[in-house]
Formats: sequence, structure tokens, C-alpha cells
Amino acid sequence: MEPKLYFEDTIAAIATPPGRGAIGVIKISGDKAYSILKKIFRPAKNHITFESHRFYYGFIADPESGQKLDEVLVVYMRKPYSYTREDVVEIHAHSGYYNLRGILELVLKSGARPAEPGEFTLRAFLNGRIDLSQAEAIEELISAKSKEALTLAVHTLSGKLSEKVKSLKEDLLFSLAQVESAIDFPEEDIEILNPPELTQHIEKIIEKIDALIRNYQEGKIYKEGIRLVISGKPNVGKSSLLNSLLKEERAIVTPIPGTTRDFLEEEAQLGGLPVKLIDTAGLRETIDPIEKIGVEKAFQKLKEADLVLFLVDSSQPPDKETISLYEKIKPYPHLVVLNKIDLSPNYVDEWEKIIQEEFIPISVKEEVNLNLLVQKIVEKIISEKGTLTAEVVPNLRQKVALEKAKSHLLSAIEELKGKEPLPELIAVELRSALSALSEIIGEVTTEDLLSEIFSRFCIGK
Ligand SMILES: Nc1nc2c(ncn2[C@@H]2O[C@H](COP(=O)(O)OP(=O)(O)OP(=O)(O)O)[C@@H](O)[C@H]2O)c(=O)[nH]1
Ligand SMILES: [Mg+2]
Repeated sequence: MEPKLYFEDTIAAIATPPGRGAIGVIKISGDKAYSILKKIFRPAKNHITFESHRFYYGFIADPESGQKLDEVLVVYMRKPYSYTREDVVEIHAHSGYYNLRGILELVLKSGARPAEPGEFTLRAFLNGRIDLSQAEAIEELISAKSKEALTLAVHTLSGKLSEKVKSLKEDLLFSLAQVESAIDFPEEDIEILNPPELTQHIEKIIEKIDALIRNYQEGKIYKEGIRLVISGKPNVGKSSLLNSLLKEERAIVTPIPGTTRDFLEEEAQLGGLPVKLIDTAGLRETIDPIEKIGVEKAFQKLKEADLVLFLVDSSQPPDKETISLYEKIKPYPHLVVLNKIDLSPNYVDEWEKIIQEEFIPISVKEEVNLNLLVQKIVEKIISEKGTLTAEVVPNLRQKVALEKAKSHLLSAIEELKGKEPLPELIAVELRSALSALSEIIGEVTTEDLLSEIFSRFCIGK
């Protein structure tokens, strides 16, 4: 990537979220940041120069008309001591979209251009202040869906993943050096190569890579959350359960079977885990064309679920439809939940004979066992996906790069096992593995990869 592209112009954006708030911040980065500040800021006290990293109080005013826009605090951060390592100015104004928009327009008129999503962080990366894994960690920190995800993001931001990757690269360079000297001295290449020893060394590297890949699996649920699908026949209380878990009357609940036709997705926290709750249409044969689509979608959602809650109405005796649905749900990770235990007559005992696995009796209406249900959901997820013990957790992109590195190392070992291992071939595999590791921290990147990563950021970050 040609960094110059990004360095030419000065960028600006509103850095705080839209909506009501106490203050709003406008950020400017680039060579013109300082001159723009001089143009549009009227200090309360007459001073000519701005010291770096100091707040100044005054007004933003249009230099042409002299019209005052807002009372503000401004700070100038001289390069390279800033987020982007460029000259940065922040204007701390009163919040409110129109006010901030007005100031931003003045900034743009004075020589800046609007920043793209993530462009400030992109500059921080291109200017070498952070590596790519740290840049991603900033986005992960902002969008963390659980306390654990936040901690993991902070670890990556502070460079813990980068350290691991760098140490893996050093290990690998050591092996590569050995292979390269075998290439340089073809007469005695086998002695220099020492296949058993080299294999062992590479296997150790693979072990470390495997550990990081396992961490990905472990951390995934905390970072990305899980998809929890509520499924069952019509009228069993699926939407009621969704509302109760959300603590909000989100879905329509009525005694009429077939109330929910489309699916609903809402984010929630269950026992500290980020969860996407999905309420679906009650599963039944139907001739209603709209409901039919809903039922098809509900079946589709089962496939995407990390966990299915199969909800049964325990005030009704066991019936064929439910039993056949249960058979369909069994292959998915699931929990059986018997609802409406507050009603009598009640058929929990009869259902127990059919279900033959642990189930959770609840009443959404009377709020019985709802905490137990949450606890069982969390236990089930953790038993399947593992608890979080890892300190450093790669994201999906980084995991893919680790897998790529691993597969090249495996090919190198394969070659070493042969009768006459070719040092040239081994070197090619080791170099490819190195480059895959370099991708993680962004020593090797493409423009596509960068735009893919930074487009996920918000504007102003
Ligand atoms: N007594 C009792 N009634 C409940 C309970 N849970 C839900 N209901 C009632 O059961 C009826 C159906 O509830 P919904 O939440 O709409 O059921 P659903 O499974 O979403 O139904 P569909 O959207 O039609 O598939 C409503 O009248 C609820 O008030 C419960 O624990 N006890
Ligand atoms: Mg419903």
C-alpha cells in the first residue's frame, strides 16, 4: 500500500455519537489541523501560539462573517505525539447534531475533508504507531459485547497478541536460517538440516499456534456472542419468554396460536454472555401463506443457532406434533423447556417420560425458574464452548492466518519426513508460514484487507 495517499490531506469528523449528550468532539488530523484551528478559533485570552496537549477556552467563529458558532475547549496535539502521529486538533463543543455539523462544515471549508470510517486509526497504523492487530483491537474494544470481550480487546491493544506472534516469527526464523544454510552448502545439507531436530522445532511452533487457535474457539462466545433460538409449537409462550429474557415487551403476545409470523432478533446479556435472542414463528403445518414463510424461516434459524430452546406447553398432554418436532430439534444443540407449569392440570410427568433428557420446568407468567433457565443456558454454552481462561484471543481473521501458517508448517514437516528432503522446498513453506504470521500484525497487507478492516470502524475513529 502506498501510504502517501493518506498523508496528503487533512481529515475531520465528528468523533462522538449522534444524539443528546453533554459534549461533542470534532477531530481533525493532518498538516492543516493547526492552521484550521488558528482560522476558526477565537481564544478568550489573547495568545498567539498553542502549546501541545493543552486545553484552550474560547469560541468557534466563522472567519468570514465573524459569526460565533459555539463556546468550546480546544486542544492541539503536535505530531508525532497524537493518535494518528500527525498534527491533531480536537474541538470539544456542546453536543447536538446541528451544532457539531455547523462546526464541522466550517472545518471542512477551512481546508479539511471528511474522514472515512476508521481513517484516523488507519493513519495510526500506517504511521506505525500501532500494528494491525492493535488497530482491530480498538474496534473490538468499542464494540465489546461483554466484560470479558472488553478485557480481551485491551490485552490485544496493549500488544499481547503482537508479542506472541513476534516470538513465533523468531522461532520460525531460527529454523529458516538452518534451512537456508543447508541450501548454501548443498554437499552437507542433510547434516545441516538435521531433519529430526528441525521437525521437532517446527512441531513446537505448531503447538503454540494450536494453542492460539484454541483460544479463538474459547473467546469467540465472549467476543461475538451466541445465537439462541426459541423454538416450539405455536402458543407455547416463545414470545413471552423472549420478552421476559429481554425485560421488555418486545414481541406481541396473544392467546391466538400463530401470533408471531416473522422472526425477531434482539441482543441481550445472559449471565454475562452476549446473546442474540431469536424468537420464531410457532412451528406447525399451515395454509396461511404468510405464516408458511415464517415457519420456513423458523426452521432455517435452527441451523444458525448455537443453542435452541425447545419450548413445550406443559399444560397440554403430549401430542404427535410436538413429539415429531422434538425429533427434528434433537440433532441441534438444545435445551428442553417446559413452560406454563403454573397451570393445572399439568402434564409435566407425562412429558418427562417422552423427553428422556434433562429439562427445565418454568412459568414465564409467574416468573418461576427463569433464573435457573438462564443458569442452564450459560452452563450449556460453556460446557460446549469452554470457559474463558485465555488471555490472548485472536479474532477470526487472525485465526485464519494462524491456520494458514500451520498448514505451511505441516507441509514443511511432510517434506522433512521424505527420503531426501529438499531444503529449497522446506524454505518456501517456512517463508509462507512467516508471511501468514506477518499478516496478523499487518506487516504484510493488501489494500483490500485494510479497507475491509477499517470500514468496520465508525466515522471519527
Ligand atoms: N399460564 C401461563 N400462560 C402463559 C405462560 N407463558 C405464556 N403464556 C400465555 O400463552 C399465550 C401464548 O404466548 P406467546 O408468547 O404469544 O406464545 P408463542 O409461542 O410466541 O406463540 P406463537 O407466536 O403463536 O407461536 C399467551 O396468552 C401468554 O400469555 C405461562 O408461563 N403461563
Ligand atoms: Mg410468538
